[in-house]
Amino acid sequence: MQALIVIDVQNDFCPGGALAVPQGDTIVQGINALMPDFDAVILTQDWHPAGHSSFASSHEGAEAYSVTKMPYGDQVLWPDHCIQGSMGAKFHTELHRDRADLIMRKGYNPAIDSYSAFFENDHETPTGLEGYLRTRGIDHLVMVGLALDFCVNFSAVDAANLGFEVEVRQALTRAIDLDGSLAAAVLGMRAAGVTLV
Ligand code: VGL
Ligand code: ZN
Repeated sequence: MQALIVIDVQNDFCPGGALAVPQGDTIVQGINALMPDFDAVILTQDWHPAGHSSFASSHEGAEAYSVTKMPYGDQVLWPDHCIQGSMGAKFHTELHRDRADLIMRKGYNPAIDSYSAFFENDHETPTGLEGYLRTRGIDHLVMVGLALDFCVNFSAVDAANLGFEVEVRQALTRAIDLDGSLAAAVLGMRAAGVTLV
């Protein structure tokens, strides 16, 4: 059984959004076109409370895109984005959200960011997605969405480490590319056994 996992195709990650990924909106039609080919379609939605600890604005004097130490490790500090219920947190208007079996929200814990759809950034607090997929008999995942070097990367590596067969369709992703994050992500995904197509 195969699932399409669509990562964070939300307004704030598209041009004009708070954490815009260059050309983030150009992948939407291609993702829509893929959906009918899968046994399950799952959308993830970055979903932060106001004042989230991953926001630079929550850290006195910190600049957006700087890195800070959190109890669970290094954390990039982002512009405020994907605040629960905001326009920026909504899916891109053209994304076929009605085809989704499951919408998996993440990043709702005020103290821990969650790039991955499987674990929060402490790498141990589960989101529940693994159990959902396993109980549905899904073993093969195709991942697309935003951003390739953050949420797609962390989701793909976690899924591969959990034993899923994982393929990332690179043409249906776009990257932020912060200080070499894209090259590091590609190496990390390959090392974890993710197939990059
Ligand atoms: C993401 C940074 C912060 C992503 C989410 O979806 O890649 N990146 N929150
Ligand atoms: Zn976020």
